[in-house]
Amino acid sequence: MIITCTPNPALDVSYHVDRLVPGATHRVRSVLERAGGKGFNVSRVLHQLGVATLAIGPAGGVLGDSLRADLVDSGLPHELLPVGGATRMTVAVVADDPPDATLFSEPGTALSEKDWERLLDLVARRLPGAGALVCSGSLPPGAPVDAYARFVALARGSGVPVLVDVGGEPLVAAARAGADVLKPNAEELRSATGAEDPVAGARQLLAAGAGAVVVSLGAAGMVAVTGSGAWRARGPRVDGNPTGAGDAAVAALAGATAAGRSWPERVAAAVAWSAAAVAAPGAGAVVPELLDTEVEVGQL
Ligand code: TA6
Repeated sequence: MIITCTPNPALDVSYHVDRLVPGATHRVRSVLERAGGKGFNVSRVLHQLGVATLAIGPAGGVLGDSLRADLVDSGLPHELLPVGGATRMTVAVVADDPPDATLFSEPGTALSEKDWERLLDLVARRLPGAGALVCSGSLPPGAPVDAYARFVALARGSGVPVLVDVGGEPLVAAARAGADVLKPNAEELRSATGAEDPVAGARQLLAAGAGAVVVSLGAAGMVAVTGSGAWRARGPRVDGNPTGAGDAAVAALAGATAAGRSWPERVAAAVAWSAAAVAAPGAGAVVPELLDTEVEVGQL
């Protein structure tokens, strides 16, 4: 069972248009609404592929109700913590020509100290026997910098490997708490460490206490740096909707970590699942036929 915790979930709304033109009025061809936020997307991908998962996060307000309804409809195992604030919305404008997606992400609603305690408690109760814990996505406004570090300490205390996908200071705090795997993108890593080179930035987080760092580099693939080596993985170019590609990579890393796979295997799976997500119409899904996409892995 892989548990995901998303402290700042969102109702994801995707608008499909022919072409995105700044300043123009767009006629929307189709609208897709899904329970989103990074950890929810990780759970969605795992659930699609038959991997046992439980998605945990706070929900409040009208959009919190829509989030809950979508989770029930899709059959995704979940536990939502009712909170007083309102769940946010993110809007992705998905264009065909050129194929791309533009994301508008609201800040979200603040959680009280009591909410954080209840969220930690909810996760703590589900941790025993879990294969991995994934903490994923931006933190809501006013969140303590060590918000994810607290979950890392909890998971380590239960002997459960923990993966964290976030940027900035919370990423550094998660490294200091000894997170097993961190998965920033290049910009999140730069904002956390100031390093331009992803391998140098990853090594800073290892020195701070992280077990491994996987940096997603968009079309250029991924770099994985651990105490025992560094690898670069790259797959074929796939056109489509990149929203949620990083979440599919985290799903692959969580599954492969829980299964004790080697690092070259883990990073190859992360690149392949990410490509399979780009080809899918919305975040939190993959095109299964692309999961075996050929990925080149080289030692650095
Ligand atoms: O990666 C895609 C996605 O998870 C969307 O589902 C959307 O809700 C957004 O990212 C949230 O990202 P954030 O970094 O703000 O938590």
